[in-house]
Amino acid sequence: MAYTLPPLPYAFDALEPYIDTLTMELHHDGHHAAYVANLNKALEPYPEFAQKPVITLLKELDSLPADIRIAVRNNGGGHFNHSMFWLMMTKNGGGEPVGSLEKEIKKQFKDFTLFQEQFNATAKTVFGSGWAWLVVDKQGQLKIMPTANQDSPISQGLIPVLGLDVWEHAYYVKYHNKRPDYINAWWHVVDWDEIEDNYQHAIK
Ligand code: MN3
Repeated sequence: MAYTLPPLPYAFDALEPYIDTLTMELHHDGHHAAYVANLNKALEPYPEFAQKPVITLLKELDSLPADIRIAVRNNGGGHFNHSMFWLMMTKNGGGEPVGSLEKEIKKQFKDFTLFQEQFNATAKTVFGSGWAWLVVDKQGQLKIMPTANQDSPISQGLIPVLGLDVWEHAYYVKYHNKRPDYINAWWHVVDWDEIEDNYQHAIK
């Protein structure tokens, strides 16, 4: 088996009360596990591709055999996005950006509150299932953007720094149809040290 489900780096209840235990359990052991299983299944006839890191597959979607391209886009994207997402959150997270990202956010968005408003607006207006992202673009600039389904910014040549899963499976158990409440709660668990690490890697 080429791809494996990474263990959640904290207990299912670690992000309470902002993200509830049942959601974390279903999201990691159910949804993320299914993306991994479906990715492995799709790549079974193509061992030469199954050896590649998932990030490489997502960067080179067009080079994949046509019959597995959509499965890799959806399930490889799901695996990659969620693997990042768990690490972007932590118990006792929240607050504001640190280090060089703090400076760059101030430079490009004026202040953290304005950045947050823009990110929230993007997250709220994703129609159906998708993600809101802070990415570094090809010019090294920060950019807020949505993606649909499990599409990863990686496939557009962009490097994700911060991402928020706004699929209903990420919040419906606790927040029902109130996606904005979930978005507001999620800021309390963002691991800004991890996001700064992501930013450092992105601008290298
Ligand atoms: Mn999800």
